Amino acid sequence: MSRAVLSIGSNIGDRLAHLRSVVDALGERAVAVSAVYSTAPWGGVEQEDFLNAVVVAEDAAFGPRDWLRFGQELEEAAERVRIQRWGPRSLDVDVVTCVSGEGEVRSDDRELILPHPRAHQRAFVLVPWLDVEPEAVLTAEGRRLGIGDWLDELDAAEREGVHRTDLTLAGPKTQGHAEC
Ligand code: PH2
Ligand code: MG
Ligand code: MG
Repeated sequence: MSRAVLSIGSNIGDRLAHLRSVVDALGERAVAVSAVYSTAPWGGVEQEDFLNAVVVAEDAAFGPRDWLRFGQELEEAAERVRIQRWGPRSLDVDVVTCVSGEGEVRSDDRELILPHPRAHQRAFVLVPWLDVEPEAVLTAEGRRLGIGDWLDELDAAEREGVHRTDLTLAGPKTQGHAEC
């Protein structure tokens, strides 16, 4: 059994559809889904704004590597091409933290570092994560802080680049009147 916090983002193509593909693939395993945020690009590459969200997911049969593979398969399905580090992408699924039967998973594996080594620097992860797990704590740089405290440590400009939208990932896919 494991529970993962997934950060999802898109800034190419139908951004909302790309994010929804993750929630749809999770189905019942999505235990909490944040609001959708419009976010200024982080990391210094000039590019379009992203849509970002955070999903908490549980799967009785999954370990940490299964979440990584799950995300990679969805990235491939969104025809992701990796042009540039921290550059534009149709879909990015990052495993931020993972809790298994033995507690919080720590991994130094090059392919899957857990907790995610840069989550605490990214308002586009912390703000949506606060929506779904306000009590979450995150260890980074040898310090264990609540995610709201990590957010407070960021420059105001980082937080101000993250805007909540009215878009939703969970629930009905079409807005307006249902056809009967
Ligand atoms: N992802 C990146 C690089 N920069 N910036 C924002 N706002 N949102 C992202 O998801 C993002 C980014 C590479 O993973
Ligand atoms: Mg990423
Ligand atoms: Mg990634």
